[in-house]
Amino acid sequence: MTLLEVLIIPKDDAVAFTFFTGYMAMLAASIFFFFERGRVSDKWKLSLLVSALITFIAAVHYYYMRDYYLATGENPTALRYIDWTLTVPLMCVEFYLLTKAAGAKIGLLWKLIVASVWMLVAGYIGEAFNPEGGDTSHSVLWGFLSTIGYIYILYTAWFGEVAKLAEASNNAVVKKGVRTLAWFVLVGWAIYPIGYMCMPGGWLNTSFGWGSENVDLFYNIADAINKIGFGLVVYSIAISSTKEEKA
Ligand SMILES: *C/C=C(C)/C=C/C=C(C)/C=C/C1=C(C)CCCC1(C)C
Repeated sequence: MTLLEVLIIPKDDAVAFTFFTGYMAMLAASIFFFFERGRVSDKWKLSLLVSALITFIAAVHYYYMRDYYLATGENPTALRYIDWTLTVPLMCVEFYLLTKAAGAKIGLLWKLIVASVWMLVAGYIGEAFNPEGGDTSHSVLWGFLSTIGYIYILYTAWFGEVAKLAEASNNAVVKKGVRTLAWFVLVGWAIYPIGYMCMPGGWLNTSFGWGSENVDLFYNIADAINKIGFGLVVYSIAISSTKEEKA
């Protein structure tokens, strides 16, 4: 494989397109969040730094994933899960930082991190060790185990500790912001299992004939929505609160 071959993007390859746009969007978002830190009051600076780190870590992984994909035509499963194992816990940190003023304890952060690592390790086993030849029991079992972690986070964001703390914060901006992030977890994060089911032997793969390249297509779209969108919600909470504090 020469370097030149690696750089050719086939004109009908939507997955390659999303890898390249995803990379650039993540990088641009990181620069944006990092510089905008200067515009928010001190107590919001850490939240914005975390937003910038999430998109920056993703940008570095996309840099490698797009080349991997172009060179091999395969899903960069390992890089994908390494990225998520770093960025999803950081998204849990965002929830923690938002509810900290209302009394969130560090235990809440650990519970969310354990649930997300559970979700991702199970997903990785389901995906990376999916046997060839259409035996679906492996990916179904690990997909199910992974979903338990997902549901725990979903529950915590909508009805559990995070939701209760946001409610108790008496801060309309934080309440609305946490609710918006909970919507991201419900709708944006639900795109990932759809991608997972496009794996060879997966339900969407066998029932609708959706090829395994769609795994990456869904993951790339979901990453852009969730990582950049999540960051923008945190950013808008920070900007609104800074304005209120000054008034
Ligand atoms: C920035 C990356 C994010 C927000 C990744 C989120 C990933 C998920 C919510 C993955 C969930 C999965 C299931 C619920 C079941 C099937 C396996 C997974 C890992 C795709």
